[in-house]
Amino acid sequence: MGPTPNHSVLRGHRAHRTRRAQRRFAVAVLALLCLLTGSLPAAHAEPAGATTGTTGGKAALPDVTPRPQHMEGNGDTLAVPARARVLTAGDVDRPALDLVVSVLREAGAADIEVAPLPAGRRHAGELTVVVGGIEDARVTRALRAAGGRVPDDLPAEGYALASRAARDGGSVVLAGADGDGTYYAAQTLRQLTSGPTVAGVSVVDYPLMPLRGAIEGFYGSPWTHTERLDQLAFYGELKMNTYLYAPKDDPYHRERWRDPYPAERLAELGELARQASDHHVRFTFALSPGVSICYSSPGDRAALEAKLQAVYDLGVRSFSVPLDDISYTRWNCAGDQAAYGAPSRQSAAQAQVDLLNRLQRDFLADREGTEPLQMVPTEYGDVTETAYKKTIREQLDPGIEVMWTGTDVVPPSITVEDAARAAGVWGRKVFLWDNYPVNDYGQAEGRLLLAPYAEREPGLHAQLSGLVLNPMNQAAASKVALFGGADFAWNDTGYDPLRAWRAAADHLAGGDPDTVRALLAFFDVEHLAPTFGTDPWQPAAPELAARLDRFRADWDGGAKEAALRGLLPYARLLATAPEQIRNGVADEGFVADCGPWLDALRLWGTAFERTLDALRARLSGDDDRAQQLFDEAAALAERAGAIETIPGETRPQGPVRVADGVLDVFLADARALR
Ligand code: LOG
Repeated sequence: MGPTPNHSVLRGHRAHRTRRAQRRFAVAVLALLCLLTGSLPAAHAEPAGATTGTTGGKAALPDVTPRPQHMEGNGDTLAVPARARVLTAGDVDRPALDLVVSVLREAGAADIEVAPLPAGRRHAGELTVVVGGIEDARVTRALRAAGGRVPDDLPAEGYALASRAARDGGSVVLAGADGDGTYYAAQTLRQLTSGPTVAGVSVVDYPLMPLRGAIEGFYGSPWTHTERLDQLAFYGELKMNTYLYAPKDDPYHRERWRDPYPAERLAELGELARQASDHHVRFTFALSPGVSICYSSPGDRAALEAKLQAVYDLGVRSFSVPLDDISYTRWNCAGDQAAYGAPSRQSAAQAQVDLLNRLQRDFLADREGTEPLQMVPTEYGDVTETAYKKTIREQLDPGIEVMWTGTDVVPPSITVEDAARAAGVWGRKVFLWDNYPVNDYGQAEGRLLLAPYAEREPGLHAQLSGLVLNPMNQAAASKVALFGGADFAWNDTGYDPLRAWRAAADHLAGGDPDTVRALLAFFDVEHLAPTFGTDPWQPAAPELAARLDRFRADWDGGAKEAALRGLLPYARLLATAPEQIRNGVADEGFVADCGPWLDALRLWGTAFERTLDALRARLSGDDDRAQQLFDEAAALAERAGAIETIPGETRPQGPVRVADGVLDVFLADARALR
């Protein structure tokens, strides 16, 4: 795969902020009305479905993503009063505390006092929020008093939370197993809050996988600095705790790995590391020397360490050396031939093991606070036993993390058994590098991959050391899949792909139902997920395809008018979804990423409407009008088909695809329907 030039997109500025503020206000007013009349706001009205636990009081449980391990109702919804006291027990995690305060402020608490426990005199009608570690007896007492459950043993990053309404003000208690857990409790509180209310719940929650997140590991235009900052904040919201910096086309990461980063790039990396830690994300810096390294050269080893040292000095403590997509049947220097013999799988593994073990032993082990080294083996996408894997299994320092992409580069599914076999051949639990929703390969040309994160078997947490998704060049559009990945990595045994998919739409839409509907229709026409072979692992436009099948059955059964009536609203939805999304989604990056696809969908959707109008004209005997409408539809479809991906932004570049193989086929066939 050849490199494509870097290119940053110009983001359009819209009146989103105002619209968002207006919507927030409307939601708040609605929620308050609902509270007064005893009913529930729309966002909370749907049954919690797959959510664990029972509903308490009158309130259905809100949707929290990732889905908590245990959540149950704890009486009525709390109304957030104007005055709140946030009481801290011990040294409370700063980002967690800041988030709690901002959530309360957003919910309408104008007067917020932050004070350490023990508390002074309580004012009538105020809300009390206790934040601290679960090991603190004052916190567990408060938790019990608020109707919460105190778990016997709370895993790392876990938390317990209780929120309870009371006649004279209410109380919320956030108890973390550690700083991460406290931060995650605050993230859950954010999602329990809707307008001026907080759902009354009791939660005990913790992740099933220790590492959860994303690897910027694709070919083509790397993410911009702004996109990365935005992603890191998003990961924190979704309780993802890891980001690997490994963009193939950052020359300093791979092609020119020996060259030091220019000062301004280094400053950006430092800023990313800070942003990551502010959001409880581990920033892992990856360096890929495999394209040109001379394993036996002390000079090259020193260059590698110097490059890592510069990033260590920025505060980064986690490192990876990916050795994917390199040749291991030839050496890069004569010295390696002398040191390791003729090129072979075995000798390549030997050279890699020497390099990595030395790096772990002589570089990382000596430095304060470092995480174990991570690596990507050259054979990353299978579980077949080879001399390469045997050497790594037997000789690579057992503390070094090994990444694996499944039973293929882009696997159609990943089972627990696959992962168990991978653990067997690599001699340790593997760290899953999941190549979804990445779209940098030929089969993904012109595609946005917006299907749900799916076909990963519940129970994988027991066989993996972690899970990161490799996203698209389009950072913000990748959030759809990342939502699911975050949910799965936290709680794979309770994972429901469609629930996470809808939650992603809800998040992007800020809860606005029309925008959610438009987004889900858009996701559906960008649903196809290819593999490296000819068969996609997720089908094209399943919702649209099902509706077209129903139409055909009705039409063929003679109910032609009814068939048209049934389908027309969906055609209209597709035609208008782009405008709805542009107006209703506050995430400007998402709208910019999706631009060409939204343009194309508007045309395809209008062509769809014209086609149905043409069929109606034909039914009423007006063949001339039908012909004219069919021609209009064809012209629109042709224009849609000519829209290309944003030059330089994505790789490979090409005409954008919208429900291809489904909608285009229907429009062509419709001309023959009588
Ligand atoms: C690359 C990756 C690329 C992906 C999909 C790994 C470990 N490496 O085939 O950078 O984004 O496939 O094209 C890869 O997956 N190699």
